[in-house]
Amino acid sequence: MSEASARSLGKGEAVRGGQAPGTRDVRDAPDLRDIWSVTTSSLLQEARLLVRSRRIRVYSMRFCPYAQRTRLVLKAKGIRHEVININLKNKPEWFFQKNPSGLVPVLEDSRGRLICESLITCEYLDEAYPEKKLFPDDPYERACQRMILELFSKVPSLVSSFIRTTKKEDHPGIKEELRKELSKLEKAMTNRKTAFFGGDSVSMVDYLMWPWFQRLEVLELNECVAHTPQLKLWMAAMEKDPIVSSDLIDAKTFRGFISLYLQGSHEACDYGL
Ligand SMILES: N[C@@H](CCC(=O)N[C@@H](CS)C(=O)NCC(=O)O)C(=O)O
Repeated sequence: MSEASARSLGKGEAVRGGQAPGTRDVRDAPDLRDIWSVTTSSLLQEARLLVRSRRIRVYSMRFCPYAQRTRLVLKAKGIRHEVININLKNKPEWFFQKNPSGLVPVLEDSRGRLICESLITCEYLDEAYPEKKLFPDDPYERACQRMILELFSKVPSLVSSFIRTTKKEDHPGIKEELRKELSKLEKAMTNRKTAFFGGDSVSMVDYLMWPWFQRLEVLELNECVAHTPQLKLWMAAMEKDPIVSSDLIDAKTFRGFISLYLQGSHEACDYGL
């Protein structure tokens, strides 16, 4: 589905070739001067087909939970795409033209248009590729998913603080706050009485929250779900989802990345390759 050249691009490096093998680019279109027998309308049709066949691209980083959201949604919806990893500790200058804030993920759609912010990229993908919707069509159900995302909203920054804080004595306080936030989700799950947050099958809200839950064990934060049995059941169900299980994180590699990332090493994003 995706063509991921895993090594990240850093300062002074450009995307090579662009298109993944097997797809055609508008630049490969036949030279008009050589074709005297084709009509304008068939050329236009060809151009349209070629434009549509361009692969959507995601600028990502292997260990970024926000970029993982976008990658999960691309995979779950079966959208052909290519992944370009960015070295976040040594960003190529051109990346700031893709996103002035310098953050991944960034989507470049088949018309070369740019979309930033993980939640917005996922919403865009769901609307632009409506064949397999991940957000429910029903407005109330969609509102419920957004309310759950609100309950989840402090979790990413708490996990990030836990990773970044060098003072071990601050860890219990962060864990306590995390437990408090997770118990809100436990309550929501208990009230819903379904296997997943949006119903009996995985939907958008589950994919949007999953990357942080996936990291709990590796970060030795699993104790924060010790008293949330419904969340634990949800996590076990998520692990069985074929899209989720195809995107696992190797604990040793992840810890190696974190250690280099915190040191500001240019090698962090390519750790383990
Ligand atoms: N709100 C953004 C957050 C994205 C984000 O924080 N990405 C991090 C990597 S996990 C990043 O690009 N960091 C680069 C930097 O801080 O320079 C989103 O949802 O997409």
